Amino acid sequence: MIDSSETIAAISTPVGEGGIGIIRISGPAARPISLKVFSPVRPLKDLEERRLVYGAITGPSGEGPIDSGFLVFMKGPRSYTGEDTVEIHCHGGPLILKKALEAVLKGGARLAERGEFTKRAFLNGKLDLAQAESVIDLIRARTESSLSAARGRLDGLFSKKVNGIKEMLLDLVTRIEAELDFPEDVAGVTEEFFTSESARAREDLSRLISTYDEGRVLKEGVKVLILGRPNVGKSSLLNVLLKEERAIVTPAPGTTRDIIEEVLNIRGIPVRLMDTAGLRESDDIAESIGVKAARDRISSADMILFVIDSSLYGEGSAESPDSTLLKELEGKKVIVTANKSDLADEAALDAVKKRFSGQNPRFISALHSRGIEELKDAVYEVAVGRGRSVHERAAGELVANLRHKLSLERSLEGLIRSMDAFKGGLPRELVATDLRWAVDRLGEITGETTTEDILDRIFSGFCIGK
Ligand SMILES: Nc1nc2c(ncn2[C@@H]2O[C@H](COP(=O)(O)OP(=O)(O)OP(=O)(O)O)[C@@H](O)[C@H]2O)c(=O)[nH]1
Ligand SMILES: [Mg+2]
Repeated sequence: MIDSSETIAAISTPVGEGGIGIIRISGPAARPISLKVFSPVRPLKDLEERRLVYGAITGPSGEGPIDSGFLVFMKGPRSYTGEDTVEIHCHGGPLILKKALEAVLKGGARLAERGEFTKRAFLNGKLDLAQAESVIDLIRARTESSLSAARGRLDGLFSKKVNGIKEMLLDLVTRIEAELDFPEDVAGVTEEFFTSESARAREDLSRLISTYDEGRVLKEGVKVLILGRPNVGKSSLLNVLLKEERAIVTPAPGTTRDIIEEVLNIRGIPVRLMDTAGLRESDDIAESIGVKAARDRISSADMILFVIDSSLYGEGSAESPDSTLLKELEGKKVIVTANKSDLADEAALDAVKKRFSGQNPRFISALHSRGIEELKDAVYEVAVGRGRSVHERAAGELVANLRHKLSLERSLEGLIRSMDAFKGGLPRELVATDLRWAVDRLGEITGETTTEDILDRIFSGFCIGK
């Protein structure tokens, strides 16, 4: 458990050079410690809350000065952590910040652990656990949609959803328990009531669990691997998607060897796009290493843009190695991307449609930038599921975290067990026990019933100063 009698401090701005850098101090001694290392230019009677004070940052016994800057005091509980907090704003030089932090530590603070400010905010009831976890999602968001989803979670939209279901189950279980405790005084839970309430909760839980794919994709993005034979236009596709000449393109097969990785935003989803060496047997050492690297990425890719040269198809064209390669990708999400459609005649296009009739091929021309918007739509659709679209408002209600999904699933299991027990005419105690269990699993999400080691694991994924 966190010892909240300790005062913690850390540099809260990113490492490196910046216009300003901020040191955050939180805990009961935040104020006295900060005043040991900070001398206001104009003497103060007392530190006013939330007012910037200009002064010199010094060593803990007035040595220095290290820098000049501002200090701001936020009195608990009206602060991020809920404790007395001070921020010292100085110039954003790594050495300045290091020395200022050292002065604060010498003055009596201890270095904060990863995520400890946010952990304290959680322990002091400023945020529930799901909200606290979304702080990191907010910081890491790279697209508008990921950002608004994280923002919604931080504002409590997701927690509200979970709590809504929890209230429903809790109401049911307290009624059953009351009936067990005071059989004479309390009206029993009728079969009709139990059946309708539990079915409603089950429906809500299942629906929430089913939003995980969308939520995860928005939060973490998708890894998309561009694969195909040499010279089919993989690098050209990467370039046209990125709208820049990122990869070298030549008319000769075997141009790309290294994996070229770039992040782009497709319809709000962060996409990590990887161009690879064309798949073929080669005597060239560098090329065959590239081919192996490409194959090694298949298992970890979320989706594959399998590029073919549609101009090579047509009446009487031999069985193409494309089909063999496609077999290697069985079980993966694949979009057959029929490139060079500008060179393909009617017969060739028909042949491609026929050969890949099960895969719904998308026709593009990377050279003339044709079919690219439709291909992006396809990527989006394959990533989040057909017919779904993430609405900005609702994005904060999606399940985005595997931990949350597992807890929801376990809660659903408990609920179903209790429904079976009820239906099977088992003692109401058993029905209640399973329901309680289901409620507690939901409590894990928001942090009411979360164990210390889970908390540690969650917050250790944060950075220091958060
Ligand atoms: N006509 C036409 N040519 C294209 C198209 N896409 C790519 N090309 C040409 O095809 C050749 C190969 O393109 P790349 O993008 O280097 O192909 P690649 O699949 O990356 O090739 P490797 O890296 O060697 O495997 C280049 O001359 C491109 O200009 C297209 O849509 N239409
Ligand atoms: Mg290439």
